Amino acid sequence: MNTHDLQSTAQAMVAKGKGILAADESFGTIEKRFKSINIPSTEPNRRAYRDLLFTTPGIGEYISGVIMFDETIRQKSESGTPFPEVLKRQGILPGIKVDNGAKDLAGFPGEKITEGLDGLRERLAEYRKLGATFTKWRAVITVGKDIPTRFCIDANAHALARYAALSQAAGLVPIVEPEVLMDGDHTIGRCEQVTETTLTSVFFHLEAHRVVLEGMVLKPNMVISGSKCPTQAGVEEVAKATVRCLKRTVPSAVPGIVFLSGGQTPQVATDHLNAMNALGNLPWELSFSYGRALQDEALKAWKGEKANVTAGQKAFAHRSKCVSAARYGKYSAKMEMAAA
Ligand code: 5MM
Repeated sequence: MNTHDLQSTAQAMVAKGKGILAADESFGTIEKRFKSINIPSTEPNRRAYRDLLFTTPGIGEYISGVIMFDETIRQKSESGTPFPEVLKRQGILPGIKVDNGAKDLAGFPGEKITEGLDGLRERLAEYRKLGATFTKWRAVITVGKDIPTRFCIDANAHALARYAALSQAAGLVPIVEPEVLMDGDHTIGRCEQVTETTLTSVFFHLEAHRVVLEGMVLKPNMVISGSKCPTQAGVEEVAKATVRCLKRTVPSAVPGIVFLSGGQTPQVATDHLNAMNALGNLPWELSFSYGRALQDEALKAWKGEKANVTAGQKAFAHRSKCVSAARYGKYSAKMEMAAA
């Protein structure tokens, strides 16, 4: 493991004004996304859609890295260039999701455990050969009556740490993603409490596994109200609660934190990041690694038709520019109007 290389890759992933595109939807998830625009999830459609995103002109100004799915890292652009190479030419780091998904945690109804550690060492070596420079593993924590249990949190944190250590040993920067879901009617206070417990456990296990904190990136949820909570916290409250929670749990040795959007609309996810960066005095870079919040508008503009590729790329570039401005606390409603 070359710690220096890991560190410089991690820093490049959270470079000023840039963030990460999560385009690692597995087969089930991309099918759901395509259903929303009434197109089937076929290999040519998935390839065409990722091609649209990755070849968006000038997108490297706002996007530092892209997380791909196993199928995607092996696919080629319309021009015949492999996707990892297409990204490199845009100045973007190619990344890969390496978990095998969240499955039911036996004995713990309603809770999940992420699988994929068996054979991971070998898969990491292959992904590196295919051009990956970083990896991602997502753990899912569900909030509900009597859950999450301590056991579920610790089991997922342990798996995240095992993955992160293996990834660094393979020379790949791990994105560690413990997601406390926003599904449910819980309050923002409950989300903060669960997120704090989860992150404390994650960093305990990362350190126990000797993961180099300077050579990793954290991808957490924001601290927000459950999507069905009757009282929804405002932007300022979300920003303050999220930063407070992160300052209590994330060592400053970690170079950057890249949020998932978790079902927030593109504008709300942009607003929240903006408000956090506007607070200032942060020990890490606060950035984004959105899936839906970066892609939703592009997907709707594209509709699966070749004639709409430019419109899709325009929508993706617009959202990326807005979220990039939110990295400096400089996003405003005016930017949305300019696009309209
Ligand atoms: C893009 O979605 C990712 C993969 O999900 P599945 O393995 O379930 O198909 C997901 O891990 C994503 O990277 C994060 O949740 C961030 O995406 P959102 O949409 O929450 O910003």
